[in-house]
Amino acid sequence: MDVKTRLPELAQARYGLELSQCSDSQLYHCLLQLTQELASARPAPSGDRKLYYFSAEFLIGKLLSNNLLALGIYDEVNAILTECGRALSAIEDVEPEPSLGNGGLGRLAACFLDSIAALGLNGDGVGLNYHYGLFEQKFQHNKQTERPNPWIEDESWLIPTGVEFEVPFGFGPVKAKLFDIAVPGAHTATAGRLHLFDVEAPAPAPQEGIDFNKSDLPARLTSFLYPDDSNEAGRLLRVYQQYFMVSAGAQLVLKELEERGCALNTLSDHVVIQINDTHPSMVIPELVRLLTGRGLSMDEAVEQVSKTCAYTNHTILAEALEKWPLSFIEKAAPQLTPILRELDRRAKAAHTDPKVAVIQGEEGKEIVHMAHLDIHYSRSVNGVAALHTEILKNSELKPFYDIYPAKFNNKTNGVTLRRWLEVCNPQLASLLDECVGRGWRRDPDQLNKLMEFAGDSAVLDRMLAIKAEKKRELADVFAREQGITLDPESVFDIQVKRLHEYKRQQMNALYVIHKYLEIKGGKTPQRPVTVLFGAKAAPAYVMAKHIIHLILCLRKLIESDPQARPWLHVAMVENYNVTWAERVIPACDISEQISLASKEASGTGNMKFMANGAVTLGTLDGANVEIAELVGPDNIYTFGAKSDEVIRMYAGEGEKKGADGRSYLPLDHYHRPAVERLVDFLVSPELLGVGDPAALATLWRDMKNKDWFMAMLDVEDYIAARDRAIADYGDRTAWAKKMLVNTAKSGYFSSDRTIAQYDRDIWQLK
Ligand code: 26W
Repeated sequence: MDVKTRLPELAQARYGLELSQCSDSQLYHCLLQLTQELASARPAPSGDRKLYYFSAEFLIGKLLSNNLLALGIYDEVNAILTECGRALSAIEDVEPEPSLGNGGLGRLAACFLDSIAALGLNGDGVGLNYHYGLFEQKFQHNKQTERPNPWIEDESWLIPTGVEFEVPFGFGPVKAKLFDIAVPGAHTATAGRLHLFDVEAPAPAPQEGIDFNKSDLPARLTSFLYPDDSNEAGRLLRVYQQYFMVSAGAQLVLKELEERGCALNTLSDHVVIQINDTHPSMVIPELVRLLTGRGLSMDEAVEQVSKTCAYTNHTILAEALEKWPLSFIEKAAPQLTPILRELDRRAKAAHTDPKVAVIQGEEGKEIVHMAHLDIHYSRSVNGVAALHTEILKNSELKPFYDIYPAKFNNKTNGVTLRRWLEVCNPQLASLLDECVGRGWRRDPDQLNKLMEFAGDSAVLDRMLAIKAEKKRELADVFAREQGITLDPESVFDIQVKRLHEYKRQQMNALYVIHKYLEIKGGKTPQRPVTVLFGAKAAPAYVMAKHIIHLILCLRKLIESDPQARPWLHVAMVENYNVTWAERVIPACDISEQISLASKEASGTGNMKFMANGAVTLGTLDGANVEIAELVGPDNIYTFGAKSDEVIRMYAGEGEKKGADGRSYLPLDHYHRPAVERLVDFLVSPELLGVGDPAALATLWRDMKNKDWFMAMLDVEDYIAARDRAIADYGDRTAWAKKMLVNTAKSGYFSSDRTIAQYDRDIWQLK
């Protein structure tokens, strides 16, 4: 198909207009149709084995630019639009962003689909079609409020397939309808698919906020991602959602297996199911149920399923390791109970250690450990960064590692440089083309060749000029869309990620307080700094919401202070999402990756920032460790306690022990004068004057007395490291060199590399 003729043809056929007469919305819809035509004409990759990537989240972001790039028509379309005096970026503004994920885990799944397609691997995603996504965030009175994000329009990327399955819930059968999103592969002529299941009659958006009747089933099954699970009805709904996804998904797997003419007892020869965290874990008993129902013996079914499934762990946070009351599963899908009991019986017969049981607790109060189920009945268990996998093996999952050492492996995360460099930073991408040739687009390791330019002042100046341009672009959208003025001449110091206490946005806020107090005390900073945040808090996570409130109050206080305003700016992106990430990340000077060591499994934002020439300020946690190894100590700022020290403190090792079992005593840290001033500022008259006193006081008490993620432990070291980074920023040539090294070393963090490793070690698709 020739784009030059087809695009005007579509404009004529749809609207009776020339391209140049079309509105942005009309152009968007022409391009949507064109892209869909090209993508759906592509065949699936060949291969006898097929991967199904099961995930409750696929944070795919807007698709137009990415799909144009993958189809190889990005430049051509851009040229046609420029000829008509139009810009692709304006047209893409029309596209609604699907919010089918929380953060890293969902975005990783999206990067993986992109790389699976680009490598021409035979693999599809399986998930749910949430109509109102996660939620849309609004700030009101310096607090987060939530509302639905209805992203599905009459014309969208969703392709109805006509495929339907019946999911047998305890209350009766529900029809699951399959919609597909095509995933064209860059550098190939094939396309994969994202399979999203939906109910037949989805419920409309709630009238106000995101509250709704959790027992309105099946209509509410696909309303929201992770509905508020602070109460029992919400938690039960999640079990219903998960079973809906995996039962329909398992039926799809078996249908395609049969269509390929393969016998059920050869499932594991032809299929791999990657279980993305524990949310899809019920696929294990569901497949056993379906296979035994179709004639396999229990032994055969268990063997096939165990050889088909592989499990990825994304967290060591206890509260995120799913454990469901057996009674929930009994209610949602009673037919799974006998299978789960049998799987538990087999595990207990083989391994007497009660810590590795699938079902724990006394009768009537039994709990199913989803991760335990995954580990016993999968052929691979992987962590998502080197440090994380070591922690899984040596502490969190040690009893399992002792049983199954060969199952454990590491797959350090990666990100697709197509979205996170080529599309979001075309200026930097073309500088890279000039320096190292275009080969890095297929083989990201070639970015290493950029190291040869570390002493080339012309290249370093170009890096700085591009960064300055991206900062101006960001300031422009901020002004346009959020009515906030940013000073592009200031240092852009950025922390964007889910809001969670372990990620320690509150420690970043303590730094802001430190700077503010310094300025008020007459000490002028080295240069103006903009501290930019972007984060959504889970709707029921009270402390996370209080931290957002603190940040917004600090902004208000500082903006209205003429003494502080020239030097310090605090801003928070409203409704941070993939679209914002694509604007914010290329504009960053200092990338904040400050989680409490051992708690961030990997991080993937850190990789995107690095590729775009930001310098990391971080703890030795997750993939920061690997970033630090690659760039060397001159090109990263690390600080804070190491993961083994932190793990020992949680285990209560050391001289003193607190009531909560840790050998970290918050008050000891609080009473250091430099720390106490900062923490007490939360309840200072200045801040109480702009904020909600109850929220600020709750946060203050929590930080002072609990500080579960030890912000007060690292804060002084953090302040010192951050001030050092901001001082170093002044030597522009030295800083540009750091930027260059970061970009040059980022090829390792391409998800193409990660996926090639999954394929080599786990999937063996080719
Ligand atoms: C309660 C269920 C639950 C718990 C946690 C649902 C969802 C989550 C998170 C949103 C999971 C998540 O995003 N984990 C992140 O996964 C990334 C990809 O591997 C890692 O880079 C991050 O470190 C990890 O936090």
